[in-house]
Amino acid sequence: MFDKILIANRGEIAMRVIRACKELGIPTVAVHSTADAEAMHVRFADESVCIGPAAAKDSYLNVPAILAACEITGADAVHPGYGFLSENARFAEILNDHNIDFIGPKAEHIRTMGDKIEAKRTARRLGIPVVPGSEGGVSSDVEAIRIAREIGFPVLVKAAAGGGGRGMKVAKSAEELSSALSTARAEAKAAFGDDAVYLEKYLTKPRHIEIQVLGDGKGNAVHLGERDCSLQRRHQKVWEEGPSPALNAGVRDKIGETVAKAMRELSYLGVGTVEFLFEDGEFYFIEMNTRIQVEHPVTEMITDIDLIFEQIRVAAGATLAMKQSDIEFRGHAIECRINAENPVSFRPSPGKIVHYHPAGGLGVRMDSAVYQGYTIPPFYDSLVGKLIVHGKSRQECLMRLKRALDELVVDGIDTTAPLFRALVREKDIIDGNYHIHWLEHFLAQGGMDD
Ligand code: MV4
Repeated sequence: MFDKILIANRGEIAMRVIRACKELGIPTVAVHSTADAEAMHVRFADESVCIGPAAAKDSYLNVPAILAACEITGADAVHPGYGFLSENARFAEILNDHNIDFIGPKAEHIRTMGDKIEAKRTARRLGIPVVPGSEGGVSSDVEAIRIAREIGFPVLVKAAAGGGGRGMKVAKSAEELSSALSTARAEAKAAFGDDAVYLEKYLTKPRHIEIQVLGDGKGNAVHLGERDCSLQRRHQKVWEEGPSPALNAGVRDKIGETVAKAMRELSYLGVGTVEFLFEDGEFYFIEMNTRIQVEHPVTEMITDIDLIFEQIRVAAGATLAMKQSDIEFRGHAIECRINAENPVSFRPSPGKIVHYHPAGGLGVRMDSAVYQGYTIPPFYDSLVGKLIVHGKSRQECLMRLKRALDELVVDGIDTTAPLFRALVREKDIIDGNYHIHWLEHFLAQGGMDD
């Protein structure tokens, strides 16, 4: 096992990793920017090192400073959390070159999945169902139009280096496709320095369902069920739940087993998420995330498996502690992302929390890194905390969520809590009847204006 883990992150995920390390008996090192000297992760870690100024590029993304912090403290492993350096294959390699373990997948797998064309090619080869479209990149308008006619319009042009919704263009006809291709190429070149694009059939009202996986890098891997992340605004997830209201056990086991088998074949190491669009009863692979995700607690609550604990164990070379048949799914969980944002305009609302009362009680978990009197700095993402609720059934979960939202107090700044108080009262949400565009329609129709 590791002697000391450095956490190259901040906020609630840094706290989450510290908690797992404490249970494993591993000392921790927090790193922080000058703006985060008063942050909770700095107080809860055994040691801390300031690695630079407020701007993330000078601190949480500053690889030489993080390496120096490992050297100074004797940390022999780095947990990257999510965001920042978590999907940077080069960072994983540099750490390994310095005899420091990266708590995450093999650099090779991070790199493959980072290129969306390579990721899709890999998924197809492994028998995972993919969205119909070009086999690889498209090199000419003529080729693109031929493929589009085969799969049928509308089609979507996506950037190989994109992901998370950046660099996508819809085309409803051959005429629109030519301009979509050149715009997408130009935007991809400017944003990522790579103008490779590919083509997919455009799915109009899918759900976004992702499968959690865990592997030991030695050919053992399991799936831990799905999360439905369809409720999002501008590619920012707002509410995630598991199991998906759209699936039954048969469908879940089939896609889960397909994904787990693929991960065994890859000898995938660590945690990961295989993302699908789900429409008319069919799954279509879109991307794979090679990191722990914000919404991982949903899976922890329904499987009773500590994903960070397992992530650290397998990174240290342990064999997977479980077989697929050991995994049981129990009840339902919903996560609400409480952001420091105005609940109507979604404008960031950093500042001082003058009064704080997290929700509690049976089935209620609040993962956050704020405290009363803490000032949320304006430099990073606006997550205040995640309210995660578990119940025996979806109905019990919703009942507890409504109660927990009434208990939660975050005064001094605006938060998105009022959005969730409205959502738990909406018929479509209560019925589990929503898709990836539902929330944007709800907001556009003034769902939050009354
Ligand atoms: C799509 C799609 C429809 N058809 N692909 C957006 C983010 C990126 N991960 C993939 N995305 C989409 N890909 C095809 N072939 C619609 C989206 C999409 C979306 C996907 C998941 C969650 C929210 C979304 C919001 C808008 C568009």
